[in-house]
Amino acid sequence: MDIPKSHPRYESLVMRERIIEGYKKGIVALAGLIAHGRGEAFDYIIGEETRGFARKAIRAAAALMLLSKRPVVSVNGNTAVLIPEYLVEYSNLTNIPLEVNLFYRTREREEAIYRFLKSYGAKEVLGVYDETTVLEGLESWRRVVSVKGIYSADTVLVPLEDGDRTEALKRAGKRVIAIDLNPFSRTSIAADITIVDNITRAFPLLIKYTRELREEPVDYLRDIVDSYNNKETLSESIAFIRDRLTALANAPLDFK
Ligand code: PTJ
Repeated sequence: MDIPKSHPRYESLVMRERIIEGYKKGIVALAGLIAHGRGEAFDYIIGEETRGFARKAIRAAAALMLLSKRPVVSVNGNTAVLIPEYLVEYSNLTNIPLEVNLFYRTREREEAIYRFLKSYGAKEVLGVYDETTVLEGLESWRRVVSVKGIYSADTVLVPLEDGDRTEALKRAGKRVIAIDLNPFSRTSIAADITIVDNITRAFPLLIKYTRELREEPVDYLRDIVDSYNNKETLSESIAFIRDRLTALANAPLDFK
């Protein structure tokens, strides 16, 4: 579908189109369309902008990924089609592998996502053709993980996630960074760093902060991670929603 650039909701419509096309190509799960809609609703509520609480979390995430010995980025269907160019740019910049890890797992979808990421120039995509094993304490298909990737990782970045795995990853002693527009989700609560923002805005910013921070000494990065408090950041995001809704309720016609 051709979306005119002048359309007031251009960005949002382009993203919808990516999800729909991704579904038709066998990359996005049917439930991924529903998940996207939930994300859109939360994005509407925060005003479709990256807020201060998200910037703080993205900077801490950039620092933690740089400090980690074996970090990995987990990729599902929605993430693959929404931000393939940024996933690949980040992975190639940092040499951090991408790992395909699906909730609605089928061999066809895994291979389609692998090919899709490769077509964008990804160097290392795990979880499809390399050795896999099982992550204990998880019932869903997400328990099947790459030996080289999530299984032996110390930090896992999980953009757009369902709740169970974050808790299982935590039990396995890993640090988890989540990107989730819903600050009330189990993922958001269980993660060490929760970025309450749209992955389409958060990832470019993660790349920008990574470029800046990788020039800095290790102690500087440690300070950023040690002084970060996820509970506080989540509280800030919820307070922001409360205050924004109160302001809108008092002056609905000023809505922008
Ligand atoms: O590709 P698969 O098989 O691994 O399946 C992926 C989905 C997303 C279908 C699966 O993980 C799922 O069902 O997830 P949930 O439980 O619907 O959770 C998705 C979360 O992501 C929700 O809290 C949404 O608010 C949030 N979300 C959706 N779109 C975005 C988002 N967060 C950030 N950026 C988005 N663009």
